[in-house]
Amino acid sequence: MKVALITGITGQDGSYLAELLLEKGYMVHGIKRRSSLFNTDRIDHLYQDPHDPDQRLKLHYGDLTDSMNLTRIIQECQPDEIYNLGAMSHVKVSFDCPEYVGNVDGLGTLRILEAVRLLGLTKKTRIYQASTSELFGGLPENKNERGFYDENSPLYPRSPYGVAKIYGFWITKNYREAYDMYACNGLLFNHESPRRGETFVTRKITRAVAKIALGLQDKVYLGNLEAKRDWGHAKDYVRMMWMILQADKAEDWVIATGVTTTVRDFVRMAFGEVGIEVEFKGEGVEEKGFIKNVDKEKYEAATGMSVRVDEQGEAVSRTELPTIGKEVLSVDPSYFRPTEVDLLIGDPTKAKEKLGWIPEYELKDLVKDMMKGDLALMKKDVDLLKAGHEILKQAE
Ligand code: NDP
Ligand code: GDR
Repeated sequence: MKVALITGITGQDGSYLAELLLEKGYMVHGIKRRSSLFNTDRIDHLYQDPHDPDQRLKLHYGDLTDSMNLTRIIQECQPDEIYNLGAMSHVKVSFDCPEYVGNVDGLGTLRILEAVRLLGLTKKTRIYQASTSELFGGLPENKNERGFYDENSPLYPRSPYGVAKIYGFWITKNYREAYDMYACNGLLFNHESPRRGETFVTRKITRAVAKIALGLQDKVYLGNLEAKRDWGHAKDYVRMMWMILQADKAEDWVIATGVTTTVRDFVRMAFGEVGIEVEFKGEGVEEKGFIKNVDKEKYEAATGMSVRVDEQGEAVSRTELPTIGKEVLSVDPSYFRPTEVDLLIGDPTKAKEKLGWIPEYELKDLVKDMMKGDLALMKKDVDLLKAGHEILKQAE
């Protein structure tokens, strides 16, 4: 049985990757951080009793800042494959804690590579490093002749996160060359899912749109609506992580859809899923979004808020449609970044041609999947409210 170790198993990608590897028959070890509350929501459905002799998912307490802990875990697991997905992964937050990000996202990668080397596992263990399109920095002059970023594009990170990840990228490449290790960087462009962290822009939007449609929230505040991203589905991207480690030769790979979309258009698409057409007015920090039209049939189907009348002829559920002209979005400059990556678009040709990667999701399918997830989640809040419970607000 093949053995895999996943750092960041409790995150979006870690959870999908663990599912995939378990399906493929792997023994999966994961590193989780000690937290004062349970932090395993995304993998609780995979939980296996440690007393079960056939247990194939085992979690270890650990942290990428602790080399002794990492070395011990790797020694215990003797993994065939390590997927280093653990990171402080929020670009905006990295401006608030740059030193910590350098330690976890940069040096954390070195700790994994060095542990494998010191334990004499260089010929056994293959390593996947979660690198990122943030390394390209979105500079227009660095695109290839076809207008995309690819494996040969120059790197120019624009955040403490990007700078820490560029260390991870180069140290992975260096260990591959210096010690002949099978270590690869996956330069993955943005990928999202219903399990995406709530403060990344796509999830923030789909959560807010679901709440607005269900009458739980009035509006959403966002930052730069002009930013363009190449958004794929996390399920397609974790499949690629696995494929990268099965290739004959250790290399670095760009994974992307090749399509780029503005944050504003993502907002339009998300509202579209509940039958609401949004109109944007104003510019820059003055820009706002208003309800222009509502498709009654689509709205009622999505929210389940159709008119129901009881035997006395009284409506028993919400009947009114969202008000045309109502403000549902404002720009809040506090979400702007000190340095922004304006546009990302990746060229996945190498991965498609050499590894036969075929993504299953287009952006419209991704938005649908995320809206479906958040509508289901928020409907539970509606039920809680109806039962007299309070719904607390969380910072985004
Ligand atoms: P998430 O933020 O959802 O997950 C990050 C994971 O890392 C969590 O399990 C988190 O644990 C763990 N982690 C954070 N700090 C530490 C630490 N000090 N020690 C050990 N583990 C830690 O990220 P994603 O799943 O979206 O991304 C996975 C990886 O891919 C990350 O490295 C990210 O930077 C990179 N990436 C992501 C892209 C994307 O679009 N999603 C694109 C390109 C790269 P906890 O749950 O306790 O917080
Ligand atoms: P990103 O993702 O920085 O690309 O990093 P994020 O979703 O945070 O931002 C994408 C773009 O949206 C703009 N934006 C906002 N972003 C957030 N978070 N909140 C807002 O309110 C908001 N309004 C506009 C941002 O300015 C940005 O331009 C993600 C992470 O998963 C990284 O770990 C990964 O490496 C890269 O993708 C590829």
